[in-house]
This record gives sequence, structure tokens and C-alpha cells, in this order.
Amino acid sequence: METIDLRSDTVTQPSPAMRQAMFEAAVGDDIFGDDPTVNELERRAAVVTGKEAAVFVASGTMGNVTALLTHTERGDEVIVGARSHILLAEVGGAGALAGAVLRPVQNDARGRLDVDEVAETIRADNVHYPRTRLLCIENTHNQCNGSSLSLHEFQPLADLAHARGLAVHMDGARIFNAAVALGVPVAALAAPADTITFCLSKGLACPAGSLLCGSEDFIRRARRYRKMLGGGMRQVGFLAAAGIVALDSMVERLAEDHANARLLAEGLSRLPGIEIDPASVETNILFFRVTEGSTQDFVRRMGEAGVLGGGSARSVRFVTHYGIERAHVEDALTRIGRLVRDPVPA
Ligand code: TLP
Repeated sequence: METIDLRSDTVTQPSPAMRQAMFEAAVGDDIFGDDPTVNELERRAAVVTGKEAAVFVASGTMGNVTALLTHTERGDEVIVGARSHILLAEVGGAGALAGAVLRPVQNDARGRLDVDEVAETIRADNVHYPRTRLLCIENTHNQCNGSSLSLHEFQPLADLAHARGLAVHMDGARIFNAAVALGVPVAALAAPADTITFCLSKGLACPAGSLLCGSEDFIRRARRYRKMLGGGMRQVGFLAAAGIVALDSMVERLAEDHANARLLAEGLSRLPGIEIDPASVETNILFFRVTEGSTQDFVRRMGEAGVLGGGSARSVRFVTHYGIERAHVEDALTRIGRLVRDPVPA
């Protein structure tokens, strides 16, 4: 029985073209700026996000914390969504490493922040208060059904932040999914942000790596912090080579992942004991609830049936990706259908 792994789009295997490019990559010592493949990837990342420069980092987490280190000083406050990845799942690095204080603001069901609430959260200039320095936005929003924030939804927040002297960072780990879902270029979605992190290792199917993009001056300073974090890598063009292939050939196919996620959601919505609104699925991430028994047990039983998903106390997450075809989705639905119709073993 083939395992259908829907735990995350981070589980992808590199494409044959990536493996070939990695095998043939021209490399050099990147700390000296000598790796031609890294330099080319960074140049392309800057172009695709519409920023002046980019720096290759090991992961999305490293990209975000490097951004926080570069944007803030110790004790500065950073406004984030209450369900943002930076707040919930980056090991407290903002505080532990950057000395920044994360100030959560409610996310709505689609991950949006209310402009008035953000305006009220920004601190006045007072000796008792930390300085509010940065606003972070997540697009697509992982914990909010992988929703994609349009420019029209993001621009007013960025305008407010800038008018009040804050910088804006976008955690765009899956910004290519947002761009494909909305049918707009990544650069347009990233335009209101001063800086953006995007990941190669998720829907774009690379083995590792993320890019932090921003102005020339910002990226020059960010390189110091990357080095401080131990992220100065040497012949890392072997990884960058896969990234270049990904930017060339793995973006358009994200639409297939989105169609598969929708198909999965529609199928799940027809099964007894499962709650999901297929219309809530915008990209490659979907969450559903199990109405009987514990979610953990359900995830375990699915695993025994060869369908892997992620589970929290409240819901199950599936993520579609390169390597998951329509047939896998249909197969997963058949297996889960059997499971929900079978009596739970005593
Ligand atoms: N998300 C991963 C896990 O950490 C949960 C996943 O499977 O979804 N920003 C966002 C919005 C992310 O979803 C992630 C990873 C990151 C940042 C961090 O990226 P990495 O894992 O490369 O450090």
C-alpha cells in the first residue's frame, strides 16, 4: 500500500531536473560572495519579489528571525497575527534571539488583521512603552486555511504601518501559492512590504532554503545576522541550483495542488463525521474537524490506513504538493471513507 503523505508540502522530493542541476552546479565559497549559483538565485529572487536584493538562508524560520534582527533593536515591539507562524511556531526566536517583543493582534478566519485594531496597538511615544517597530503579515496564512491575502486587503495595513513609522515584513513562506491563486505576480503582492521571506522548500519542492528579500542596505545588514546565526554556508550553490529550477519550472504547477486540495475538501465534506467547508480552501492547505472521537485517534487510524495528516486537538491539516496527483486524492478519500464508515475498534 502506497503511503499518501499529506502532512506538509515540506515532504516533497526534488524533481529530476533539480537533481540534475544540483549535480552540475558551479559552486564557490558563498561567504566570499564567490558562489555563482547562489548569486544567480539571489538575483532572481530579488527580481521576482520586486526588491533590490536578496540573501539565501537555510529556512523560513531563519529568514524571519534574520528579518526581525535586522529591523529591530532589543526591546522593540513587533505586531503579529495571533495565529501567525512567527508567533506560534518559530521557537520563540523573536524574543530569544532578536530581543523583540511580539504583540499579537487577532487574525480573522482568513488571516486578516483589522486596520483599526492595528492602529490602536501601535504604541505612542512614551518613556514607559516599547517602540513599535515592525508589522508582520503572513501570506498565504498557514493556520487560517492557507488563505491568500490580496493586495487590496494588505495595502491599507502597510500604509498605516508606514505612516506611523513602522516597517513591514511579509512572511511569504508560500507567497507563490498566493500569487498563483490570485493570478497576480509575486512582486505585486510583496510591493507594500519592505521585506519578504519566501521558501523554496515548500510548494516549490526544493530540498532546503529560503530567501529574505529587501533593499540593498537591508540585505547587506541581514548578511551579518545570518552569519551570526551560523547560517553562513560555503558551497551552497548545490542547494541554490535546485532553487533556480524551482523558480523556472515549479510555480505554475501550484495550481494543480490547489485543485487537488479543493477536490479533497469536496470529497471530505461528503463523508459522515467530517466537517469542512470546501469554499474555505483557497490554496494547498485545508483543515477539517472530526465530529466523533478524538482528532488524535482519527489521525492515528488514518496513518494505519496509509494516509498521513497533521493533527491538533481541534482539527486535522492536509497539505497537497508535488508528488500528490489527483489519483492519490481519490485513493485517500476512499481510504478515509472506509475509516469513517467502519465502527471504531473497541
Ligand atoms: N511551516 C511548516 C511547519 O513549521 C509547521 C508547515 O508544515 O507548514 N512561515 C510559515 C507560514 C510556515 O508555514 C513555515 C513552515 C515557516 C514560516 C518556517 O519555515 P521553515 O520550516 O523552513 O523554517
